[in-house]
Amino acid sequence: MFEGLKKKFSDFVDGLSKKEKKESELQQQPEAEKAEEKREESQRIEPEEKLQETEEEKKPESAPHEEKRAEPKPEPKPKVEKKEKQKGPDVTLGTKIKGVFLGKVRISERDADPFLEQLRVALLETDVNYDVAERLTLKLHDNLVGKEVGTRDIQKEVRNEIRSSLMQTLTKNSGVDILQRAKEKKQKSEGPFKILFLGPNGAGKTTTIAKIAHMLKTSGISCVISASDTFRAAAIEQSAIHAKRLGVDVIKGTYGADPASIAFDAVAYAKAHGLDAVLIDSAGRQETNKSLIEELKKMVRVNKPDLCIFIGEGIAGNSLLEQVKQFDQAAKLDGVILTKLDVDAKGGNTLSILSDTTVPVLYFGMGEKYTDLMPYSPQFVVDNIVPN
Ligand SMILES: Nc1nc2c(ncn2[C@@H]2O[C@H](COP(=O)(O)OP(=O)(O)OP(=O)(O)O)[C@@H](O)[C@H]2O)c(=O)[nH]1
Ligand SMILES: [Mg+2]
Repeated sequence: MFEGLKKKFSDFVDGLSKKEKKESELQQQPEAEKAEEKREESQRIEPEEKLQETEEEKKPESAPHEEKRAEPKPEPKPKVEKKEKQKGPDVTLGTKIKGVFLGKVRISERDADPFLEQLRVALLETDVNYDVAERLTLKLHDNLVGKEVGTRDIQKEVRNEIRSSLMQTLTKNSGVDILQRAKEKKQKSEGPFKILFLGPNGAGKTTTIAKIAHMLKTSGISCVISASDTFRAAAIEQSAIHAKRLGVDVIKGTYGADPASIAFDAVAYAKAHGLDAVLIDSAGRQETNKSLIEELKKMVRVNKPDLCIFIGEGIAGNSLLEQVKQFDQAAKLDGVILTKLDVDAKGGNTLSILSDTTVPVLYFGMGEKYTDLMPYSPQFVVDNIVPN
């Protein structure tokens, strides 16, 4: 889960830390060179003339045949070359820096910017919307640049900074507790708790309704499913099969019938039978289809649901944010349930929704079983993306 984001953030932290390591090694390099110089110098105790003298001393005095050879004199050693290198301005500067920040690293703009740029690209690649990626990296820039951290703690510090920035985004929109709200309404005997589920085609609306029905039933909240997708072939039967398996009631109409009226009947049925909740299905629709969006508005007008919940695919990529915005405009959303996070969801669009809308994320769909519904937890998301 969130593997895409997790990998990108971990690459980012590792990259920054490796760079700091490399730079601190570079700062240490002049010292090492100095030591090497000293070592070489100590081996050069004898002046060159003396060395040559010694060579000559070694030569036997009577060796005319050798003299005749007239060997060329060895070139003088280029002694000064290394000393010049040692005196370069970089060495002095490096040593100074090392002295000042011994054991500490101040994250500079020069350090952070290339990595933040990489991070921005990484966020885009993991389905985070452009503006959101921009905001997140700017925030990290402000929090990281100028920060002084121990060289040993750099990974931890950067990690913590990213974690806290993510946490701020992930906790921005506070959500409703479906079960709690249903229980409250039941206690007040205010009639059935009505939830309308809406969203694009195939996102997992009907399956999620079944999961919610299971959750409510096991918590003592009785419910009826309104099979209000009268458009897609076999949609009514699909709701009926889930209802039968779960042991809950279902209200069906005929294909082509007005979905708002089926939901109306389901609410009347719940009232008549003292049921606590009505879960209203709807046909999948694209946010760009005006007439279907109008139909949705009618469902809301007629049935006045307590909650309108958008069901979206975690794997839908960047388009998910726009879908949430459009559906929110049509039917003021109370929450989002993201499905199929067990498949290959990169996870970035969760950040986008929370950052760019006021709609909270309520649950994650984690599979096809009725129990595969996980309450949204910002801590869980952060731990998955940037492990401690
Ligand atoms: N892996 C996985 N599959 C899911 C999840 N939720 C739903 N599905 C599957 O996604 C497919 C579509 O699910 P539906 O519940 O029919 O989706 P829908 O939004 O009602 O579809 P339409 O009514 O056609 O718009 C089914 O095969 C489900 O089993 C989930 O969290 N994980
Ligand atoms: Mg459906």
